[in-house]
Amino acid sequence: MNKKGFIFDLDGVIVDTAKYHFLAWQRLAKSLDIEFTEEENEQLKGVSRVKSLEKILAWGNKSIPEAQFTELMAKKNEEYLSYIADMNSDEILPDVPRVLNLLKQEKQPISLGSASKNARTILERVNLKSDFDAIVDGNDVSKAKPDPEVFLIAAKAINIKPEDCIVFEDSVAGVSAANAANMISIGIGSKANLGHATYVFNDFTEISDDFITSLIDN
Ligand code: B16
Ligand code: MG
Repeated sequence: MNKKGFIFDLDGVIVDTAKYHFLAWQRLAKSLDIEFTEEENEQLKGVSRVKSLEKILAWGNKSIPEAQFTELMAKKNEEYLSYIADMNSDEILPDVPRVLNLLKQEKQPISLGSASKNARTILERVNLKSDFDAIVDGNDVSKAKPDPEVFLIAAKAINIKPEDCIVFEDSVAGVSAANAANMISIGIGSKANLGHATYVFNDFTEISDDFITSLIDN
């Protein structure tokens, strides 16, 4: 039986935690008198916590002392954690369980490749942790997407060569990271944003069982 490695990003692929990141960043930006819109939030998708705060400060033309930077990051995360504490499996995005179940039925190794340091907590909240053979997140990497590091570690963790891996990603940087890792990239979102992916679907409801089976067989 053919074995491929299936690597899932978390935010925007399995769950929509972007809305919680947005609320927490927005409050932080407000406290600094920086305007922060949903369009700007789009640009933070797949971007690490440190890099996100750096971007927000740059947009607001603000520079702050290192101690305040650290304090703000902690505050943002505290607020974000308060939102995800209330999450449950109702927040899993449509048809993600169908695809995960098919992959398990086909005995395909499944890995997580997320920039979030809270990935394990979120997977626990939505009751999906045991569906993953390996979890690689923001705590395991030193280089952020678009660097391929997170996906290369995720592939190694399930013992599959990078060229035999398929990555599901919703962010521009994440698709670039998957491409740089020499993996098949499946963009979840709009073609306008993710045109550099090998395939693009609006969401998992558009991904058929036959398509998944063809990825396994080819
Ligand atoms: P945390 P992903 C990313 O998750 C989010 O898209 C991004 O908005 C967030 O800043 C980053 O995780 C870090 O998250 O603050 O929880 O460590 O899309 O890579 O699963
Ligand atoms: Mg994402």
